[in-house]
Amino acid sequence: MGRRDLDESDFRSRPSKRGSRPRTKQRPEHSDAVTGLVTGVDRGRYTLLVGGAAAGLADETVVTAMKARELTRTRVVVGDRVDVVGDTSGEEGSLARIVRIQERTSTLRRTADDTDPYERIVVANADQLVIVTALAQPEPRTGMIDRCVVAAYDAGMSVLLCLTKADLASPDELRALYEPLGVEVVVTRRTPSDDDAGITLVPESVEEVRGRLRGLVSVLVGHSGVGKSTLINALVPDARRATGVVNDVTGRGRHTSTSAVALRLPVGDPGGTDAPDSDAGPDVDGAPATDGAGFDGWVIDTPGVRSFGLAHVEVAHLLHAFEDLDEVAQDCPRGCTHLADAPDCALDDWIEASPEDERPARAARLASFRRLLSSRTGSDA
Ligand SMILES: Nc1nc2c(ncn2[C@@H]2O[C@H](COP(=O)(O)OP(=O)(O)OP(=O)(O)O)[C@@H](O)[C@H]2O)c(=O)[nH]1
Ligand SMILES: [Mg+2]
Repeated sequence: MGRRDLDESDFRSRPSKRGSRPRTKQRPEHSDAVTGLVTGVDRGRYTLLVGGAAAGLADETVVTAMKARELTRTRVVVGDRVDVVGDTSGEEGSLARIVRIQERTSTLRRTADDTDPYERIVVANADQLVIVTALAQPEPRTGMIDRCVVAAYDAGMSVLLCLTKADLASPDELRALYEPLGVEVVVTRRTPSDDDAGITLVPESVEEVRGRLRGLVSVLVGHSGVGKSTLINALVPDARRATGVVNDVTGRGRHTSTSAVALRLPVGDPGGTDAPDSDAGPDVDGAPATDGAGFDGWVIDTPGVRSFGLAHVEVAHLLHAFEDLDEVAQDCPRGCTHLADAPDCALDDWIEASPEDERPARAARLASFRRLLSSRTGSDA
């Protein structure tokens, strides 16, 4: 909404020592707070989207905010819905104050590595984790993919594996590896044209990705240089995310993107060729990310990571993501690790007792689950 009068609570300073009463009594209830969506974080400054169709308001404002003192120790991340007070005019130089974080529907976490249990929250409230993996430059690493799958399942998010740079190598092998897990796979590639202004992705491949993102809040993760920002730029024409080249010798990216940013996903052109057309796409009824203005979902670009530590993940959580195995594992001995060397693991009996025609599929699924399970403790990222 537009500018509103500020009241004294917006500028309340620290109570003076002399007349100090308990601070909690003085603190305003912030009943005048409005809801904002955190779309970017940069060195203590938060970019928020306030109002708009999602909040039932006509106007939508981009607001810069900082955290109120009482949130000093609380992490606010991209995707968070927050209560904000103060100057929410969005005018240049204005600064609002975040006073509360609303309950999160999901929290994607990672640890720096498995021995360092310091948790980082990557994003909040995302529905889907898009694991972006280049088929070459840099070389794909299944350890990294497995770890991301585990992190997503742990957070209660669905998974999409996006294999990029199919112009350089075939996706077949990786596709076969992830099929038994029920992981959906999409493949993108660049067009052969040489253009100094940057590469162009094959439009059909981009539209296939868009189709899987529709109506959802999706977060792209992966090593540096796999093409996350390139894909975001293809999906969101005015995103203007910087992209970087991959080092020819090491095959590593340059960590071009340095902070996470959430962008609205245009519905796209069903023809699959060009920029979004405002009301062309179908609306998803009731989906929170649909605002009826030519957007249908959110995509979040994140900085490339070297690894995806899983020190925070519990085995039980991982097992919950595999309903069939979870049920069978109820019969395991107490403290069973469910790993291949676990004595009397009920999952092995389940394979043994399978009907002949189901055995290969079950065995593949169990092998995949165990691979994920050991990736939790392994160090191959
Ligand atoms: N050949 C080929 N190159 C691609 C493709 N997609 C992206 N690239 C190139 O890969 C390089 C890295 O792309 P970025 O989009 O910056 O990668 P990123 O994942 O955002 O990297 P960080 O921000 O560092 O995490 C750029 O030189 C892109 O042009 C593709 O499909 N094929
Ligand atoms: Mg990037």
